[in-house]
Amino acid sequence: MPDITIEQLVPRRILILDGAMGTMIQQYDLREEDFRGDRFADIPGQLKGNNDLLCLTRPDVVSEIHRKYLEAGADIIETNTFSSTRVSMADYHVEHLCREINLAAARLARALADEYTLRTPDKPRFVAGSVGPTNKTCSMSPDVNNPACRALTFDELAAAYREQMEALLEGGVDALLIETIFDTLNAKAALYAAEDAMQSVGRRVPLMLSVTIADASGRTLSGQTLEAFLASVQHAPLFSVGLNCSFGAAQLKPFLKTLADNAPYYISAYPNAGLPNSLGQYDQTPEQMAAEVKEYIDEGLVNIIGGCCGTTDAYIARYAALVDGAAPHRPVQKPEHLWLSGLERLEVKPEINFVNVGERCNVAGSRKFLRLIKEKNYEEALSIARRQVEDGALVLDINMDDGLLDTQTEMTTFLNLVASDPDVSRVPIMIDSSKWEVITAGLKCLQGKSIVNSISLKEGEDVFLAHAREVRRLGAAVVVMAFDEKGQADTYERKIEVCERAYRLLVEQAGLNPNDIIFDPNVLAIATGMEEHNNYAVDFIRATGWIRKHLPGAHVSGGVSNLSFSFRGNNYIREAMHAVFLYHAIREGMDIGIVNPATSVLYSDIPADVLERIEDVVLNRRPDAGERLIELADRLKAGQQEGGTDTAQGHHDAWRDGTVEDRLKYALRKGIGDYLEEDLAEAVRKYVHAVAIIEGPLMDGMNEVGELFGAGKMFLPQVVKTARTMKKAVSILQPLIEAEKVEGSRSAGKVLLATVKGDVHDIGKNIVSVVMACNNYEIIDLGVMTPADVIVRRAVEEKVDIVGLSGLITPSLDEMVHVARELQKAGLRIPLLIGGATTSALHTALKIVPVYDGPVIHLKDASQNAPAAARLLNPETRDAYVKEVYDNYRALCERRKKNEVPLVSLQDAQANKLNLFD
Ligand code: THG
Repeated sequence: MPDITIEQLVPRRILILDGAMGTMIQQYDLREEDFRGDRFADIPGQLKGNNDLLCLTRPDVVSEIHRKYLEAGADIIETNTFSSTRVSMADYHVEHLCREINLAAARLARALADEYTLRTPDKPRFVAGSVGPTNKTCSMSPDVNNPACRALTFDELAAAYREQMEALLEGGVDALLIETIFDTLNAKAALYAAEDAMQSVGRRVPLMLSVTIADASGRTLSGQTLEAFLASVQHAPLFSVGLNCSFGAAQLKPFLKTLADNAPYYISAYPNAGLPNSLGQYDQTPEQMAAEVKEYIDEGLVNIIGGCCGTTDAYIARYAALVDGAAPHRPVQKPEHLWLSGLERLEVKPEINFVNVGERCNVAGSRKFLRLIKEKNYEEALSIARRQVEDGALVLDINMDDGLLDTQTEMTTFLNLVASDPDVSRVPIMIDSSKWEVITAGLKCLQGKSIVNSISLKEGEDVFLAHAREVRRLGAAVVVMAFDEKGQADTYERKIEVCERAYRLLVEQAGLNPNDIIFDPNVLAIATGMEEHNNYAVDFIRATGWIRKHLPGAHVSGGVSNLSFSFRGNNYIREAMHAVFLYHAIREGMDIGIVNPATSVLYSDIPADVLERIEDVVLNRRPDAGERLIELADRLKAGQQEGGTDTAQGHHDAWRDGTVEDRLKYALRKGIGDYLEEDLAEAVRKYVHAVAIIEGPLMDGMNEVGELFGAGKMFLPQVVKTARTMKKAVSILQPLIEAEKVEGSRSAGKVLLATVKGDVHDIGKNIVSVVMACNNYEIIDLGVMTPADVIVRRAVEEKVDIVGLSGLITPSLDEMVHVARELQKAGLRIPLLIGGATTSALHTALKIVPVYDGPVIHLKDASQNAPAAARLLNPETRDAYVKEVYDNYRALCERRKKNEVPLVSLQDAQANKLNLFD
């Protein structure tokens, strides 16, 4: 190993990371036998494509690739272990080999790096252990019908990562590079596992993170902005963060700049060789890429630079001249404020003054929320959350503590649902429970940086510190209640004594960032008639001032509605009390509060006589203050409006005024299901045929979504939400469509639909499925990640008339060619429909048509499928239609030959560049 560490070297010069492993492996044209070797002859299924397995079966190839990169000048080479976790290897039935692959991969790379370090001691070489995102996500549902469903839990993923990382560390890597991050919860599981792995192996290495941006919105696939991502991983002792894959260097630059401006770490970047063309290839030349990368260097954005999809040693060889003598990026200062995040970041800066945490998603604090959860009416429960965000809540408190509920399950279900609604999950979450298991279960559902509510010294220092350390490892801020072994702190002296003690323990022993500590000095009910309660608000306010002055960085919060429990039933007085309390507490530095965000009472609007009586109570200015307020409350009560604030009552949305088409389109675009019943009923009267509504305004809405997504104005979780709304609309119309069908009408044909292996996207396919079903086709939907053999088998078994393949990501193009070959081998000649964001007529014509003798039809959008199928299945139109399409293909190929068709099309530029399998 080199004498000098990466940490010592990186401030001195820009380091070169190697290029893609996948692109290099492709050049060897390896066959199934190469991947399999003798040893794995009996493993079922295909092993070709399992690049990591080559560490065992063709180590010579892997070594040679490392050598080429070292020759090209790489300071850091990555192990060939991107997919070497149990989670990903299960696809190939070789999950039992993970440890062995990682060990072998690390040793291979180590040996070569050491060889080159010996040769050029002034240029030491390092090994980064490559840790990919796996092929599953912890924060999104694989099932459109059940947004709370998860294919993988945090604990399962962390265990898989730990196994991989232990082997990498034992094999001698110099750093762990958690890369191609598309879901921050997956990355948090990796960071959690890295800590365990480094502990158990007894060796610490720098941790490097690299995010991939999913689309033009500049967010991750799971919907976070880069700023939100940084807040989520802020707890880990990171060495570097960066971007990889996503786009070419030029398109990545603005996002890299955001990262460099916000991340207090070294910055890495390893873009693709440009954007993929319509054949899914990356065809920028090394010169072109180097010119773009040079801008990163000239602008001081990077410390580590390499290449992703499409790059080879020829690209990396260009870098040495670029970095020679160039100034490395200087990391920005660590943030001085509390950072929280949902899909977006919330910076609790002094200018913000006050963060209101919505209190209504609390089974103990809202009768309505409790009822909805008991009835398992999650959709409406979620709308309480949405309403609070609309009312301006910057954070949402969620509490499921009720004796009759399975608290932990309810918390997990609800948080998973929250994650599925981007209008809600935009904001950070405060997990409110008195049960520790519920809090940790909750944290493992959230990709953002959340707040734990709460921990305290109630059970002594050991438990307190253990909880605090776990909060830190899971990356959350924490509310600390002013409670200790003696009980609740109810006087000024007790409050500050407990908070000071807790602060010292948290900062000095548990290693918490002081900005992540939020004290709650207990808001207790006043004007209860008990004299000893009269000074509670004053004690809270004074303690707030003391904490802000003496415990630097720490925040102060409280459950404001507790204050007015004795005025239940008189909302006006309650809200006025809260306004007065907050006015005084905020002046002393209270900067967070759990409140009803819908409150409309402002301190300045309270009439003078009412204000005086309320301030008498809150500030404990006279012994009879409580009685005088009760008397006033009784007087006011008669005229006051009563009722909860959980409903949308009285709330008017302007979009409801549009035409029925506009309303349907708006509802789809925003993913609002609440008015579908009434709007569709109106549309049915107007359109007569239910199918016409789907093919008209609903499809228009979906197309608009597609355009917004392409332009980066929507991000994936929003699109998923609209797809659910579409589904709901269709299910409302379904009975009508059934009824409209001619009695005993025959099926128009049997269609098998599948998203191909390696691809998890199914929104487009689901729409095709709906539209075709509406046109009387019988649909067999095999879902996502469907292997070729399954498609062939089912097509034969079910005797289908048509097979439709869908794919969104670039590698799906190759997979579709593979499926077509398998269909051909099986003797099938039925029509094959091709669709999805990265597919194109050109790719279909050049790559799929030649391997399949049945008709292969590329379709641009979901609406084209039913008419195409009709023409294909009618013997009278079929031949003419296929000829028309193939004539088009031929013309396209001719023009391509003459270079009249550019390979990089706008569609490609918009399409999802996520390549999970490089
Ligand atoms: N500190 C911390 N967390 C907390 C509290 C705190 N979490 C819970 C609670 N206290 C804050 N949340 C609420 C929520 C609702 C009400 C009070 C506090 C409330 N609800 C109405 C009532 O009970 O009258 C219910 C009305 C209805 O059913 O709609 O007042 O102090 N860290």
